[in-house]
Amino acid sequence: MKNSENLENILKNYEDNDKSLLNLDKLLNSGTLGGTGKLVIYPVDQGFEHGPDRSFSSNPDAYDPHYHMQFAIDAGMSAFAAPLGMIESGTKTFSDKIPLILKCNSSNSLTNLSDQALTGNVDDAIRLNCIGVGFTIYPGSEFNLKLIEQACNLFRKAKSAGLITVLWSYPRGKMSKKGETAINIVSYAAHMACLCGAHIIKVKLPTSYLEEDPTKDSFIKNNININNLSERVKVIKRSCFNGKRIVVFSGGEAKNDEEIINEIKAIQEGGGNGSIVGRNCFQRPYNKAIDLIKQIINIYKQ
Ligand code: FBP
Repeated sequence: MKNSENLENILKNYEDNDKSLLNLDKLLNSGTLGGTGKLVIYPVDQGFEHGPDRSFSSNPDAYDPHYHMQFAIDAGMSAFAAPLGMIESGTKTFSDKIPLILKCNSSNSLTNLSDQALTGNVDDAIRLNCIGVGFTIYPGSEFNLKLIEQACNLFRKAKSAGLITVLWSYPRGKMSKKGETAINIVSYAAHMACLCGAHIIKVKLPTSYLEEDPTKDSFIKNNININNLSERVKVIKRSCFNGKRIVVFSGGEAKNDEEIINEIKAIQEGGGNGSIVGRNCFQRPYNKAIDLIKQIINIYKQ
């Protein structure tokens, strides 16, 4: 199949307004993976989520927002996603060079609450020349219903303004720590993200663990294959409208090249659409990170 046909097939699965789809098309045609239907997005909201020193002190250049935007361009990434202040500090220099996604809510690790504060909106995204908005929900947390409503409200406005929508769907709260990445829970969270109307769904890579939950039995009764990572990626893609939504997987904590490359191969084999990789880039020296992203891109090109 030619790349252009592949892209057409992906876009055909969305039947909402044409202006958002133009931006989705723009995203899917940017960076080194442009035209392949695959994406590698660079998120830098960890300063908010985990704190600046935990995030950047192993590579102090990464305290500078321009470092990240230039990195995303040099690495051939598809887009750059970040909260308000970071986008504001680079949009004039970079918004015509790489698609920007405004992350519109954020959490922080100084609180124990599994909640997020609203930190951006559609007007900000337009003012800052972004192609889309990003949002996080925590399915299972005591605040999940409010977060879901906020996501839907933001997405409604974003789509009227012709922006694309990306939903980080991270189970948290009610289940055990192990349960946050259990396949039955991640599958549920990914499907909810589709139902919120996200164009792009972002989840963590699921483990083979089945959390004690009413969803567990259907995996056992129906013999759903969850034995290896690529099979689990297939399960997630299937729960996202039978493969009709773009699903990307997060990179997670910094790990060695071999570990991350094996994960990327499994995502590719399972039919995932790509990755959102933050810490595994900026917690490596610049050239090593460029090298890693190039290897990742080559796998997604295959
Ligand atoms: P990483 O590649 O650094 O894991 O980034 C992905 C991401 O979703 C970030 O956008 C976010 O800050 C972080 O993970 C949240 O991680 P956690 O939920 O583990 O705190």
